[in-house]
Amino acid sequence: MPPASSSVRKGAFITLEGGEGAGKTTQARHIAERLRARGIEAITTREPGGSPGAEILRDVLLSGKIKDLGAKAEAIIFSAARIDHIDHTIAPALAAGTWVVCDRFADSTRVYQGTFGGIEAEFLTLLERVTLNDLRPDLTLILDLPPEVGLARAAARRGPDVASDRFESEGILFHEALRQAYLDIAAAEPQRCVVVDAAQEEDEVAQAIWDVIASRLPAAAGPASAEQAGEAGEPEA
Ligand code: T5A
Repeated sequence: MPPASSSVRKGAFITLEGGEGAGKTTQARHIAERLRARGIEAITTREPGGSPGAEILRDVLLSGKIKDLGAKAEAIIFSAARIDHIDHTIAPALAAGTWVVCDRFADSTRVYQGTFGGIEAEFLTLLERVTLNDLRPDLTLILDLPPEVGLARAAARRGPDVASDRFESEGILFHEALRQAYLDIAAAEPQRCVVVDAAQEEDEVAQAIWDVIASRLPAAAGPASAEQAGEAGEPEA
């Protein structure tokens, strides 16, 4: 039996990427709500995490407890979490015709572990290939904004009594390098990636994202819209 990650795909797979506090979680929710309003089944999920096994690894990864193992080990553990997430959440949903909206995915490993950990590109390419099998997002939205704006949003949401996580606490140069690495991925893969200005108001970002989805994935109009169009087009008796 082939692994779940290579099973038949009927739903579409959208990923959101970007720096800390860029609004990925917020916008994933908006996308799913808009899809459901059009009669399309949609789930939101996240990385690291998104399945029971991967959520256990999330705690380990974000606590910083394994930081000393080095970037390669971290990349492998993020990828182990991703395999569990694909096999138990993403692939079954796509096979059932459900759209999957995922807050971070493989580009996060390329960018965070690749940029910060200085891991050679061949290692990451190989790791990505065995992790994803044949699964690639249909559309990746890269939410772009100055890192200081995103970090301030993340800090405001966290509040003064909660410590920043493993990656948030890195310096501003790290976050600027991340931003550039995402823009480089978008430039290299324009057929999959679209950069969205995430410094705008929440509703404006949501509309910009929806415009991209509607033009890149026309099925997002959904059966509800098709029915409405049909009704509107019916001649009156
Ligand atoms: N990581 C992850 C790796 O190193 N390698 C990997 O392979 C993977 C998968 C995950 C960490 O793990 C690293 C990257 C990360 O450092 P996380 O806790 O999931 O950690 O953190 P993030 O993914 O960065 O998510 P955040 O929660 O920090 O940011 P989001 O999801 O981008 O932002 P969101 O939507 O939660 O919004 C943050 C705040 O801003 C407000 C929201 O209301 C919220 O309060 N907001 C806005 N405010 C003003 N204007 C807007 N347009 C706004 N949009 C949202």
